[in-house]
Amino acid sequence: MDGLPEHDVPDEVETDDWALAVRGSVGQPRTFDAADLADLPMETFSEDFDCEAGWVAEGLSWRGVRVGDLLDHVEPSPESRFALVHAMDGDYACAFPLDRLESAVLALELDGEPLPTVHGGPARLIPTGDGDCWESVKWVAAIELAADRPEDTAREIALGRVE
Ligand SMILES: Nc1nc2c(c(=O)[nH]1)N[C@H]1C(S)=C(S)[C@@H](COP(=O)(O)O)O[C@H]1N2
Ligand SMILES: [Mo]
Repeated sequence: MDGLPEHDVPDEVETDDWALAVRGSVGQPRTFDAADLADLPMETFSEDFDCEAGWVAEGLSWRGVRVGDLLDHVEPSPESRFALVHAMDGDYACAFPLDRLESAVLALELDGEPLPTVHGGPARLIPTGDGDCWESVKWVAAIELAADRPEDTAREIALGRVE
């Protein structure tokens, strides 16, 4: 397979006037719109992506903002150890230890083009290193920091689609 397979875009996904909310156990909760993100340093890297369902997309080139650089602007509270990354498609959300999330990239471009909605645009989380396919959260709407590991849904929703 060459690129990522195209899955349906759920009706709840609304990309007009998109802004990312960062909230929870932070001193300065705020939103970042596309212009705010464009002011932050961007990183580019290539990676294969493989899904639990058995397919692989090779050599994808992602470009975006390191989540740790974003969080530098919201004053995470000292007790923050986890974060829940919320998507626009219903309850889809994935929990991460904060140190792992900090090294992830919020991708805004794929293969040199603005990230298409069908692949999670305007912004998709790309955790670096080994991870599960459901952790690559498409249509990221909010990042919510917390002291304790939050309940999440991503694994159950994704595995529910794999027979
Ligand atoms: N918001 C959201 N992100 C998601 C999912 C989803 O259902 N909703 N599915 C995950 C799974 S299981 C996979 S394999 C990839 C699929 O990415 P693609 O649609 O770009 O091929 O998205 C991941 N991110
Ligand atoms: Mo998947």
